[in-house]
Amino acid sequence: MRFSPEVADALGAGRPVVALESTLLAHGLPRPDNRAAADEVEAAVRAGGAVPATVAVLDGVPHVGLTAEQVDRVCGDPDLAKLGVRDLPVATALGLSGATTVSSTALLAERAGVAVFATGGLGGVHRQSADTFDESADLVALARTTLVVVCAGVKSILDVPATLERLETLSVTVVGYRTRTFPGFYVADSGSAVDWSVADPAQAAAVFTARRDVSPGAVVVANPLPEDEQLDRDLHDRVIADALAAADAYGVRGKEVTPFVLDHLHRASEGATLAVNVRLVLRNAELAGRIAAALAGAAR
Ligand code: PSU
Ligand code: MN
Repeated sequence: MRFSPEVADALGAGRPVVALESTLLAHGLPRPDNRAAADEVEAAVRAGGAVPATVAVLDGVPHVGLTAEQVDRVCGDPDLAKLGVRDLPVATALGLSGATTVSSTALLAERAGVAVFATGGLGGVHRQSADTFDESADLVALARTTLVVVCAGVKSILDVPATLERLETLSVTVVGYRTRTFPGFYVADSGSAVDWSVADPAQAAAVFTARRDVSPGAVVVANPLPEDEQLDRDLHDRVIADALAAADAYGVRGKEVTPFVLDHLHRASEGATLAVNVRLVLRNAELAGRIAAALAGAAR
């Protein structure tokens, strides 16, 4: 594993660090917009008071914290692999490069000693999963990795109630950030409830500290978009139905499903889903920065 100098310094000094995944850049956002978004997300972590550590595997080496040239590579290479936990050993053994998902970023972040992680939306149980068995490896990974994940819920292309049931089975702690309704990624309210909420970054940090004492596993902090920043509801429902039908018609399977559907949404909504996706990632990154700062303060 290789650290950027800034991340290595911050970790050594006990200063707050936030891990960022690279699949959302390489496979979730279109080129070239993803490159600007990468910088904005890192800036949002800094605005929250922490050092950003974008994670990716380059030429077989897991990197925690990337240089500008390395971010160029992640955002510019159309053939970059998408690496979940099961793909990591192949990439490292064979010297390959790839972007890391929530599952593999969480694993690498935990190993690196980074306790807070920001993303857009978690992977989860896909609609039709009873036929396809398609459930993201993110869920099982979060049961095994001990860190805070800040997200806007799970991607609303998924079966949200089923995903929440699986998170319960897996004993992943889920708290809403200032809400008891589970956010719906592009929209503020998924229609499902959460049992608990935290009022500020210090409470989120306290829940995480307590979680560490109980058992391994993640604390998901679900941070909704404000209603006036969410995607128009009708547009949301229409384009998602359309994208899922297209994925089905083209026979898209496995790890291609999520990138295909997100890309379809960005086109079908003429960029509206893209703008909302970037906005929610930025909000999550800033909140993650604040939670990391609260954790570092409490440890002092
Ligand atoms: N959040 C976003 N955009 C994304 C993702 C998350 O706003 O593209 C990515 C994450 O990397 C997540 C992955 O781990 O989608 C889930 O993919 P799958 O459904 O194949 O497990
Ligand atoms: Mn899948």
